[in-house]
Amino acid sequence: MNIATKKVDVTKEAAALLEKMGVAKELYTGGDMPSYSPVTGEKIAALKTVSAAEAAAKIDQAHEAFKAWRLVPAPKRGELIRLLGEELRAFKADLGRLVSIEAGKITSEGLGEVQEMIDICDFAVGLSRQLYGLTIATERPGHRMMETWHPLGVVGVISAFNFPVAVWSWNTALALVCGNSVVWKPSEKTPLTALASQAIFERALARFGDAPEGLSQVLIGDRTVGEVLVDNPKVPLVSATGSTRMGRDVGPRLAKRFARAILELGGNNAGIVCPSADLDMALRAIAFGAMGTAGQRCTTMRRLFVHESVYDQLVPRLKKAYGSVSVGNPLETTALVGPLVDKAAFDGMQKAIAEAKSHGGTVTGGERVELGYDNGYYAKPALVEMPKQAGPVLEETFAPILYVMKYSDFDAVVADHNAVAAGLSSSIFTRDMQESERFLAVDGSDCGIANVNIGTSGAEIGGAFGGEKETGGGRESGSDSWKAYMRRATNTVNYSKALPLAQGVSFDI
Ligand code: UN1
Repeated sequence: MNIATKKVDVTKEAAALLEKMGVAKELYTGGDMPSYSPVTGEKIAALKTVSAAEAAAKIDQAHEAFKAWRLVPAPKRGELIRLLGEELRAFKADLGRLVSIEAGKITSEGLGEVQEMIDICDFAVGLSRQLYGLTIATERPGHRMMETWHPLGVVGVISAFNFPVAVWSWNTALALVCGNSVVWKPSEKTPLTALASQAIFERALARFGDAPEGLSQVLIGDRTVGEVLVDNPKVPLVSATGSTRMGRDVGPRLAKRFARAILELGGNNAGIVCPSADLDMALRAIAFGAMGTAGQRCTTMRRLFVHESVYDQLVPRLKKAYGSVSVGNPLETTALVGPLVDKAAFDGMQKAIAEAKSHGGTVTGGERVELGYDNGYYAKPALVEMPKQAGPVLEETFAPILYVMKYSDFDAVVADHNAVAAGLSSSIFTRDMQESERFLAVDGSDCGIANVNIGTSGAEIGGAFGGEKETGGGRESGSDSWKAYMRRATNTVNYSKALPLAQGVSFDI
Protein backbone atom coordinates (compact mmCIF):
# COMPACT_ATOMS: atom_id res chain seq x y z
CA MET A 1 0.00 0.00 0.00
CA ASN A 2 1.30 3.45 -0.81
CA ILE A 3 0.43 6.09 1.70
CA ALA A 4 -0.75 9.35 0.19
CA THR A 5 0.40 12.51 1.84
CA LYS A 6 -0.45 16.11 2.43
CA LYS A 7 2.02 18.81 1.47
CA VAL A 8 4.61 19.50 4.14
CA ASP A 9 6.72 22.63 4.32
CA VAL A 10 10.12 21.05 4.80
CA THR A 11 11.99 24.33 4.47
CA LYS A 12 10.04 26.00 7.25
CA GLU A 13 10.25 22.99 9.49
CA ALA A 14 14.00 22.61 8.97
CA ALA A 15 14.55 26.29 9.76
CA ALA A 16 12.47 26.02 12.95
CA LEU A 17 14.42 22.97 14.09
CA LEU A 18 17.77 24.59 13.32
CA GLU A 19 16.80 27.67 15.26
CA LYS A 20 15.70 25.57 18.22
CA MET A 21 19.02 23.70 18.22
CA GLY A 22 20.91 26.99 18.09
CA VAL A 23 22.21 27.16 14.51
CA ALA A 24 22.76 30.74 13.31
CA LYS A 25 20.57 31.57 10.33
CA GLU A 26 23.38 33.10 8.30
CA LEU A 27 25.09 29.71 8.18
CA TYR A 28 22.37 28.20 6.02
CA THR A 29 20.79 31.08 4.12
CA GLY A 30 22.22 33.02 1.20
CA GLY A 31 25.17 30.67 0.74
CA ASP A 32 26.28 28.79 -2.35
CA MET A 33 25.75 25.18 -1.28
CA PRO A 34 22.18 23.93 -1.52
CA SER A 35 20.64 21.30 0.70
CA TYR A 36 17.66 19.35 -0.59
CA SER A 37 15.15 17.27 1.26
CA PRO A 38 14.73 13.88 -0.38
CA VAL A 39 11.25 13.82 1.12
CA THR A 40 9.90 16.35 -1.39
CA GLY A 41 12.98 17.09 -3.50
CA GLU A 42 12.82 20.74 -2.52
CA LYS A 43 15.81 22.93 -1.87
CA ILE A 44 15.61 23.71 1.82
CA ALA A 45 18.74 25.76 2.50
CA ALA A 46 21.77 27.46 0.96
CA LEU A 47 24.82 27.05 3.11
CA LYS A 48 27.94 29.14 3.44
CA THR A 49 30.96 27.13 2.39
CA VAL A 50 34.58 27.38 3.44
CA SER A 51 37.42 27.97 1.00
CA ALA A 52 40.49 25.75 0.95
CA ALA A 53 42.42 28.46 2.82
CA GLU A 54 39.72 28.74 5.48
CA ALA A 55 39.67 24.97 5.85
CA ALA A 56 43.44 24.94 6.38
CA ALA A 57 43.09 27.71 8.99
CA LYS A 58 40.49 25.66 10.84
CA ILE A 59 42.82 22.67 10.81
CA ASP A 60 45.59 24.88 12.24
CA GLN A 61 43.24 25.99 14.98
CA ALA A 62 42.21 22.41 15.71
CA HIS A 63 45.90 21.49 15.92
CA GLU A 64 46.43 24.19 18.55
CA ALA A 65 43.34 22.97 20.39
CA PHE A 66 44.77 19.45 20.39
CA LYS A 67 47.98 20.67 22.02
CA ALA A 68 45.99 21.97 24.98
CA TRP A 69 43.33 19.24 25.06
CA ARG A 70 45.86 16.39 25.26
CA LEU A 71 46.97 17.77 28.64
CA VAL A 72 43.47 17.56 30.11
CA PRO A 73 43.10 14.29 32.07
CA ALA A 74 41.11 11.74 30.09
CA PRO A 75 38.29 11.35 32.66
CA LYS A 76 37.82 15.13 32.52
CA ARG A 77 37.67 14.92 28.73
CA GLY A 78 35.00 12.28 29.30
CA GLU A 79 32.97 14.89 31.17
CA LEU A 80 32.61 16.88 27.93
CA ILE A 81 31.25 13.80 26.19
CA ARG A 82 28.92 13.14 29.11
CA LEU A 83 27.51 16.63 28.59
CA LEU A 84 27.26 15.99 24.84
CA GLY A 85 25.22 12.89 25.63
CA GLU A 86 22.91 14.99 27.83
CA GLU A 87 22.43 17.60 25.12
CA LEU A 88 21.72 14.88 22.57
CA ARG A 89 19.09 13.41 24.88
CA ALA A 90 17.49 16.84 25.16
CA PHE A 91 17.47 17.36 21.39
CA LYS A 92 16.85 13.78 20.31
CA ALA A 93 13.43 14.46 18.81
CA ASP A 94 14.60 17.61 16.99
CA LEU A 95 17.80 16.17 15.55
CA GLY A 96 16.01 12.93 14.65
CA ARG A 97 13.38 14.94 12.79
CA LEU A 98 16.03 16.92 10.94
CA VAL A 99 17.68 13.63 9.92
CA SER A 100 14.31 12.58 8.52
CA ILE A 101 13.99 15.85 6.61
CA GLU A 102 17.49 15.91 5.19
CA ALA A 103 18.28 12.20 4.76
CA GLY A 104 14.70 10.97 4.30
CA LYS A 105 14.71 8.43 7.13
CA ILE A 106 11.47 7.27 8.68
CA THR A 107 10.80 8.64 12.16
CA SER A 108 11.96 5.66 14.19
CA GLU A 109 15.17 5.39 12.18
CA GLY A 110 15.89 9.12 12.51
CA LEU A 111 15.44 8.78 16.26
CA GLY A 112 17.42 5.53 16.26
CA GLU A 113 20.32 7.31 14.67
CA VAL A 114 20.39 9.90 17.45
CA GLN A 115 20.12 7.07 19.97
CA GLU A 116 23.33 5.64 18.48
CA MET A 117 24.95 9.01 19.19
CA ILE A 118 23.77 8.91 22.80
CA ASP A 119 24.96 5.33 23.19
CA ILE A 120 28.45 6.08 21.89
CA CYS A 121 28.68 9.05 24.26
CA ASP A 122 27.90 6.74 27.19
CA PHE A 123 30.46 4.26 25.91
CA ALA A 124 33.11 6.96 25.50
CA VAL A 125 32.53 8.36 29.00
CA GLY A 126 33.33 4.94 30.48
CA LEU A 127 36.23 4.57 28.09
CA SER A 128 37.73 7.83 29.34
CA ARG A 129 38.70 5.94 32.50
CA GLN A 130 39.93 2.84 30.65
CA LEU A 131 42.60 4.03 28.22
CA TYR A 132 45.04 1.50 29.54
CA GLY A 133 48.23 -0.13 28.28
CA LEU A 134 49.93 -3.37 29.23
CA THR A 135 52.85 -3.94 31.56
CA ILE A 136 55.03 -6.59 29.94
CA ALA A 137 57.63 -8.90 31.53
CA THR A 138 61.14 -7.87 30.54
CA GLU A 139 64.15 -10.13 30.12
CA ARG A 140 66.39 -7.70 32.03
CA PRO A 141 66.61 -7.56 35.84
CA GLY A 142 65.63 -4.28 37.46
CA HIS A 143 63.66 -3.15 34.43
CA ARG A 144 60.04 -2.46 33.73
CA MET A 145 58.41 -2.43 30.30
CA MET A 146 55.02 -0.86 29.67
CA GLU A 147 52.81 0.68 27.05
CA THR A 148 51.47 4.21 27.15
CA TRP A 149 48.72 5.43 24.85
CA HIS A 150 48.86 9.03 23.67
CA PRO A 151 46.52 11.06 21.50
CA LEU A 152 47.36 11.54 17.83
CA GLY A 153 46.36 15.09 16.92
CA VAL A 154 43.64 16.39 14.62
CA VAL A 155 41.30 13.58 13.55
CA GLY A 156 39.61 14.19 10.20
CA VAL A 157 36.11 12.76 9.81
CA ILE A 158 34.46 12.33 6.42
CA SER A 159 30.89 11.09 6.64
CA ALA A 160 28.17 9.95 4.26
CA PHE A 161 24.54 11.05 3.83
CA ASN A 162 22.97 7.82 5.06
CA PHE A 163 24.16 8.10 8.66
CA PRO A 164 24.73 11.82 8.63
CA VAL A 165 25.19 12.31 12.35
CA ALA A 166 25.84 8.94 14.05
CA VAL A 167 29.08 8.28 12.18
CA TRP A 168 30.41 11.69 13.21
CA SER A 169 29.57 10.92 16.83
CA TRP A 170 31.22 7.48 16.77
CA ASN A 171 34.44 9.13 15.68
CA THR A 172 34.18 12.32 17.67
CA ALA A 173 33.20 10.84 21.04
CA LEU A 174 36.14 8.45 20.87
CA ALA A 175 38.61 10.92 19.37
CA LEU A 176 37.88 13.55 22.03
CA VAL A 177 38.13 11.28 25.07
CA CYS A 178 41.39 10.00 23.58
CA GLY A 179 42.69 13.59 23.64
CA ASN A 180 42.42 14.52 19.96
CA SER A 181 40.64 17.36 18.24
CA VAL A 182 38.25 16.80 15.31
CA VAL A 183 37.61 18.40 11.93
CA TRP A 184 34.54 17.07 10.15
CA LYS A 185 33.67 17.17 6.47
CA PRO A 186 30.05 16.00 6.25
CA SER A 187 28.34 14.77 3.08
CA GLU A 188 27.27 17.52 0.72
CA LYS A 189 23.84 15.90 0.80
CA THR A 190 23.36 16.40 4.55
CA PRO A 191 25.09 19.59 5.69
CA LEU A 192 22.22 20.87 7.86
CA THR A 193 22.32 17.91 10.22
CA ALA A 194 26.05 18.59 10.55
CA LEU A 195 25.42 22.20 11.55
CA ALA A 196 22.84 21.01 14.06
CA SER A 197 25.22 18.44 15.55
CA GLN A 198 27.90 21.10 15.82
CA ALA A 199 25.48 23.45 17.58
CA ILE A 200 24.55 20.71 20.04
CA PHE A 201 28.24 20.03 20.61
CA GLU A 202 28.80 23.72 21.28
CA ARG A 203 26.08 23.64 23.94
CA ALA A 204 28.00 20.88 25.68
CA LEU A 205 31.22 22.90 25.29
CA ALA A 206 29.64 25.97 26.87
CA ARG A 207 28.54 23.92 29.86
CA PHE A 208 31.96 22.28 30.10
CA GLY A 209 33.64 25.65 30.31
CA ASP A 210 37.35 25.70 29.63
CA ALA A 211 37.87 23.60 26.52
CA PRO A 212 40.26 25.04 23.94
CA GLU A 213 38.86 27.05 21.04
CA GLY A 214 38.22 25.04 17.87
CA LEU A 215 38.28 21.61 19.50
CA SER A 216 35.74 20.20 17.05
CA GLN A 217 34.87 21.91 13.81
CA VAL A 218 32.80 21.44 10.67
CA LEU A 219 33.92 22.14 7.12
CA ILE A 220 30.94 22.85 4.91
CA GLY A 221 32.03 22.52 1.34
CA ASP A 222 32.57 20.20 -1.57
CA ARG A 223 35.17 17.62 -2.41
CA THR A 224 38.02 20.13 -2.57
CA VAL A 225 37.50 20.87 1.11
CA GLY A 226 37.60 17.15 1.85
CA GLU A 227 40.89 16.98 -0.05
CA VAL A 228 42.37 19.71 2.14
CA LEU A 229 41.59 17.51 5.14
CA VAL A 230 43.01 14.38 3.54
CA ASP A 231 46.23 16.04 2.39
CA ASN A 232 46.97 18.25 5.40
CA PRO A 233 50.10 17.12 7.31
CA LYS A 234 48.52 18.29 10.58
CA VAL A 235 45.88 15.57 10.27
CA PRO A 236 47.45 12.25 11.31
CA LEU A 237 44.24 10.22 10.99
CA VAL A 238 41.26 10.43 8.67
CA SER A 239 38.19 8.31 9.31
CA ALA A 240 36.24 8.18 6.07
CA THR A 241 32.85 6.61 5.46
CA GLY A 242 31.46 6.39 1.94
CA SER A 243 31.82 4.56 -1.32
CA THR A 244 34.67 2.24 -2.24
CA ARG A 245 35.44 4.70 -5.04
CA MET A 246 35.97 7.45 -2.47
CA GLY A 247 38.15 5.11 -0.42
CA ARG A 248 40.32 4.33 -3.44
CA ASP A 249 41.09 8.03 -3.66
CA VAL A 250 41.44 8.78 0.05
CA GLY A 251 43.40 5.66 1.08
CA PRO A 252 46.44 6.14 -1.19
CA ARG A 253 46.57 9.88 -0.50
CA LEU A 254 46.80 9.17 3.22
CA ALA A 255 49.30 6.35 2.69
CA LYS A 256 51.51 8.67 0.67
CA ARG A 257 52.06 10.90 3.68
CA PHE A 258 51.99 7.96 6.16
CA ALA A 259 48.81 9.19 7.80
CA ARG A 260 46.43 6.66 9.24
CA ALA A 261 43.10 5.77 7.70
CA ILE A 262 39.94 4.27 9.10
CA LEU A 263 38.00 3.35 5.97
CA GLU A 264 34.38 2.28 6.18
CA LEU A 265 33.36 1.75 2.57
CA GLY A 266 30.86 -0.26 0.59
CA GLY A 267 29.08 -3.42 1.60
CA ASN A 268 27.44 -6.21 -0.37
CA ASN A 269 25.96 -7.99 2.60
CA ALA A 270 24.26 -11.34 2.41
CA GLY A 271 22.03 -13.59 4.44
CA ILE A 272 21.87 -17.38 4.25
CA VAL A 273 18.64 -19.15 5.17
CA CYS A 274 19.31 -22.78 6.12
CA PRO A 275 16.87 -25.70 6.23
CA SER A 276 16.39 -25.48 10.02
CA ALA A 277 15.84 -21.69 10.11
CA ASP A 278 12.94 -20.15 12.00
CA LEU A 279 11.29 -18.75 8.88
CA ASP A 280 9.07 -16.24 10.70
CA MET A 281 12.11 -14.75 12.34
CA ALA A 282 14.12 -14.83 9.13
CA LEU A 283 11.31 -13.10 7.25
CA ARG A 284 11.22 -10.17 9.66
CA ALA A 285 15.00 -9.88 9.83
CA ILE A 286 15.33 -9.95 6.04
CA ALA A 287 12.53 -7.39 5.59
CA PHE A 288 14.22 -4.90 7.91
CA GLY A 289 17.71 -5.67 6.64
CA ALA A 290 16.81 -5.31 2.98
CA MET A 291 14.03 -2.69 2.93
CA GLY A 292 14.87 -0.65 6.05
CA THR A 293 16.31 2.83 5.43
CA ALA A 294 15.14 2.29 1.82
CA GLY A 295 18.14 0.03 1.28
CA GLN A 296 20.55 2.87 1.98
CA ARG A 297 22.61 1.50 4.85
CA CYS A 298 26.09 0.24 4.24
CA THR A 299 24.88 -2.80 6.20
CA THR A 300 21.73 -3.30 4.09
CA MET A 301 21.08 -6.91 3.10
CA ARG A 302 21.57 -7.06 -0.66
CA ARG A 303 21.94 -10.79 -1.33
CA LEU A 304 19.96 -13.69 0.07
CA PHE A 305 20.76 -17.39 -0.34
CA VAL A 306 17.85 -19.67 0.54
CA HIS A 307 18.17 -23.44 0.86
CA GLU A 308 16.15 -25.26 -1.79
CA SER A 309 14.16 -27.14 0.89
CA VAL A 310 12.66 -23.93 2.31
CA TYR A 311 12.77 -21.68 -0.77
CA ASP A 312 9.13 -22.23 -1.70
CA GLN A 313 8.00 -21.56 1.83
CA LEU A 314 9.99 -18.41 2.42
CA VAL A 315 10.27 -16.59 -0.90
CA PRO A 316 6.52 -16.28 -1.66
CA ARG A 317 6.03 -14.82 1.82
CA LEU A 318 8.89 -12.40 1.25
CA LYS A 319 7.38 -11.34 -2.07
CA LYS A 320 4.11 -10.71 -0.31
CA ALA A 321 5.88 -8.51 2.23
CA TYR A 322 7.53 -6.62 -0.63
CA GLY A 323 4.17 -6.15 -2.29
CA SER A 324 2.47 -4.79 0.79
CA VAL A 325 5.21 -2.70 2.41
CA SER A 326 4.20 0.92 2.85
CA VAL A 327 6.20 3.48 0.90
CA GLY A 328 5.59 7.09 1.78
CA ASN A 329 6.52 10.48 3.09
CA PRO A 330 8.39 9.83 6.35
CA LEU A 331 7.41 13.17 7.85
CA GLU A 332 3.68 12.75 7.47
CA THR A 333 3.04 9.03 7.55
CA THR A 334 4.07 5.87 9.32
CA ALA A 335 5.31 4.30 6.09
CA LEU A 336 8.20 1.87 6.58
CA VAL A 337 10.04 2.90 3.44
CA GLY A 338 10.93 6.53 2.77
CA PRO A 339 12.54 8.13 -0.26
CA LEU A 340 15.78 7.43 -2.02
CA VAL A 341 18.22 10.22 -1.47
CA ASP A 342 18.00 11.67 -4.99
CA LYS A 343 17.39 11.03 -8.67
CA ALA A 344 20.83 9.51 -9.17
CA ALA A 345 20.02 6.89 -6.56
CA PHE A 346 16.73 6.08 -8.27
CA ASP A 347 18.41 5.88 -11.69
CA GLY A 348 21.10 3.61 -10.26
CA MET A 349 18.40 1.35 -8.88
CA GLN A 350 16.61 1.15 -12.25
CA LYS A 351 19.88 0.42 -14.04
CA ALA A 352 20.74 -2.42 -11.67
CA ILE A 353 17.26 -3.91 -12.05
CA ALA A 354 17.53 -3.78 -15.86
CA GLU A 355 20.94 -5.47 -15.71
CA ALA A 356 19.60 -8.11 -13.34
CA LYS A 357 16.83 -8.87 -15.84
CA SER A 358 19.37 -9.29 -18.59
CA HIS A 359 21.11 -11.85 -16.37
CA GLY A 360 17.89 -13.82 -16.04
CA GLY A 361 16.45 -12.12 -12.95
CA THR A 362 12.71 -12.09 -12.13
CA VAL A 363 11.71 -8.83 -10.51
CA THR A 364 9.03 -8.07 -7.92
CA GLY A 365 8.64 -4.32 -7.23
CA GLY A 366 11.26 -1.71 -8.05
CA GLU A 367 8.99 0.80 -9.74
CA ARG A 368 8.71 4.47 -8.85
CA VAL A 369 6.01 5.41 -6.39
CA GLU A 370 4.47 8.73 -7.35
CA LEU A 371 3.63 10.89 -4.38
CA GLY A 372 3.28 14.07 -6.37
CA TYR A 373 6.80 15.41 -5.85
CA ASP A 374 8.68 16.03 -9.07
CA ASN A 375 12.04 15.62 -7.38
CA GLY A 376 11.14 13.25 -4.58
CA TYR A 377 12.17 9.73 -5.57
CA TYR A 378 10.23 6.95 -3.91
CA ALA A 379 10.46 3.37 -5.09
CA LYS A 380 8.92 0.06 -4.25
CA PRO A 381 11.68 -2.11 -2.80
CA ALA A 382 12.69 -4.74 -5.34
CA LEU A 383 13.10 -8.45 -4.79
CA VAL A 384 14.93 -10.05 -7.67
CA GLU A 385 15.10 -13.84 -7.98
CA MET A 386 18.35 -14.69 -9.72
CA PRO A 387 19.37 -17.98 -11.31
CA LYS A 388 22.91 -17.36 -10.05
CA GLN A 389 25.17 -14.74 -8.56
CA ALA A 390 26.18 -12.64 -11.55
CA GLY A 391 26.16 -9.11 -12.98
CA PRO A 392 24.79 -6.46 -10.59
CA VAL A 393 24.54 -9.00 -7.75
CA LEU A 394 28.30 -8.71 -7.40
CA GLU A 395 28.13 -4.97 -6.83
CA GLU A 396 26.71 -2.63 -4.24
CA THR A 397 23.79 -0.58 -5.55
CA PHE A 398 22.76 1.85 -2.82
CA ALA A 399 19.03 1.18 -3.11
CA PRO A 400 16.49 -1.37 -1.84
CA ILE A 401 17.22 -4.31 -4.13
CA LEU A 402 17.46 -7.81 -2.67
CA TYR A 403 18.83 -10.50 -4.97
CA VAL A 404 17.51 -13.91 -3.96
CA MET A 405 19.22 -17.16 -4.95
CA LYS A 406 18.59 -20.82 -4.24
CA TYR A 407 21.34 -23.03 -2.81
CA SER A 408 21.74 -26.70 -2.05
CA ASP A 409 25.24 -27.20 -0.64
CA PHE A 410 26.57 -25.49 2.48
CA ASP A 411 30.22 -25.24 1.42
CA ALA A 412 29.23 -23.88 -1.97
CA VAL A 413 26.96 -21.24 -0.45
CA VAL A 414 29.67 -20.04 1.93
CA ALA A 415 32.00 -19.75 -1.07
CA ASP A 416 29.36 -17.78 -3.00
CA HIS A 417 28.71 -15.65 0.06
CA ASN A 418 32.36 -14.63 0.15
CA ALA A 419 32.75 -14.23 -3.62
CA VAL A 420 32.15 -10.48 -3.71
CA ALA A 421 34.58 -7.59 -3.33
CA ALA A 422 33.11 -6.08 -0.17
CA GLY A 423 33.26 -7.65 3.28
CA LEU A 424 31.19 -5.66 5.74
CA SER A 425 28.28 -7.61 7.22
CA SER A 426 26.75 -11.07 6.95
CA SER A 427 24.20 -13.30 8.58
CA ILE A 428 23.01 -16.86 8.75
CA PHE A 429 19.59 -18.12 9.79
CA THR A 430 19.82 -21.59 11.24
CA ARG A 431 19.07 -23.64 14.33
CA ASP A 432 21.80 -26.10 13.44
CA MET A 433 24.79 -25.43 15.68
CA GLN A 434 27.26 -26.93 13.24
CA GLU A 435 26.13 -24.59 10.48
CA SER A 436 26.21 -21.49 12.63
CA GLU A 437 29.62 -22.32 14.05
CA ARG A 438 31.01 -23.04 10.60
CA PHE A 439 29.70 -19.70 9.39
CA LEU A 440 31.56 -17.96 12.23
CA ALA A 441 34.70 -20.07 11.89
CA VAL A 442 37.97 -19.23 10.18
CA ASP A 443 36.79 -20.52 6.81
CA GLY A 444 33.25 -19.18 7.18
CA SER A 445 32.07 -15.60 6.56
CA ASP A 446 34.94 -13.29 5.57
CA CYS A 447 33.16 -10.15 6.81
CA GLY A 448 33.87 -7.80 9.70
CA ILE A 449 30.38 -8.53 11.04
CA ALA A 450 28.99 -12.08 11.06
CA ASN A 451 25.62 -12.64 12.72
CA VAL A 452 23.44 -15.62 13.56
CA ASN A 453 19.65 -15.33 13.45
CA ILE A 454 19.91 -11.55 13.11
CA GLY A 455 19.94 -9.52 9.91
CA THR A 456 22.99 -7.75 8.54
CA SER A 457 22.11 -4.23 9.66
CA GLY A 458 21.43 -2.49 12.93
CA ALA A 459 24.66 -3.19 14.80
CA GLU A 460 25.00 -1.95 18.38
CA ILE A 461 27.73 0.58 19.16
CA GLY A 462 29.42 -1.68 21.74
CA GLY A 463 31.03 -3.85 19.06
CA ALA A 464 33.72 -2.78 16.62
CA PHE A 465 32.07 -1.71 13.37
CA GLY A 466 33.68 -2.17 9.96
CA GLY A 467 34.65 -4.71 7.38
CA GLU A 468 37.26 -6.35 5.23
CA LYS A 469 38.39 -6.34 1.59
CA GLU A 470 36.93 -3.41 -0.37
CA THR A 471 35.05 -2.29 2.72
CA GLY A 472 38.41 -0.88 3.74
CA GLY A 473 39.42 -2.71 6.92
CA GLY A 474 38.71 0.10 9.40
CA ARG A 475 36.95 -0.34 12.73
CA GLU A 476 34.94 2.33 14.46
CA SER A 477 32.68 2.55 17.48
CA GLY A 478 33.01 0.02 20.31
CA SER A 479 35.34 -2.73 21.55
CA ASP A 480 38.97 -1.56 21.29
CA SER A 481 38.43 0.65 18.21
CA TRP A 482 39.71 3.55 20.35
CA LYS A 483 43.25 2.32 19.79
CA ALA A 484 43.12 3.60 16.21
CA TYR A 485 42.71 7.12 17.58
CA MET A 486 45.85 6.93 19.73
CA ARG A 487 49.52 6.19 19.34
CA ARG A 488 51.24 3.57 21.44
CA ALA A 489 54.58 4.19 23.08
CA THR A 490 56.56 1.27 24.49
CA ASN A 491 58.51 2.40 27.55
CA THR A 492 61.35 0.45 29.13
CA VAL A 493 62.53 1.80 32.46
CA ASN A 494 65.78 0.71 34.09
CA TYR A 495 65.61 1.07 37.86
CA SER A 496 68.77 -1.00 38.53
CA LYS A 497 72.35 0.21 38.86
CA ALA A 498 73.56 -1.88 35.93
CA LEU A 499 72.99 -1.67 32.19
CA PRO A 500 72.31 -5.17 30.92
CA LEU A 501 71.64 -5.17 27.19
CA ALA A 502 68.82 -7.15 25.67
CA GLN A 503 69.58 -10.31 23.66
CA GLY A 504 72.72 -10.80 25.79
CA VAL A 505 74.70 -8.34 23.71
CA SER A 506 77.89 -7.07 25.36
CA PHE A 507 79.28 -3.66 24.51
CA ASP A 508 81.88 -2.76 27.15
CA ILE A 509 83.71 0.49 26.63
C1 UN1 B 1 26.25 2.90 7.82
O1 UN1 B 1 25.35 2.54 7.07
O2 UN1 B 1 27.20 3.62 7.38
O3 UN1 B 1 24.67 -1.33 11.74
C2 UN1 B 1 26.30 2.62 9.27
C3 UN1 B 1 23.96 -0.44 11.27
C4 UN1 B 1 24.08 0.93 11.87
C5 UN1 B 1 25.19 1.69 11.26
C6 UN1 B 1 25.21 1.73 9.78
N1 UN1 B 1 24.30 0.79 13.28
O4 UN1 B 1 23.17 -0.63 10.37
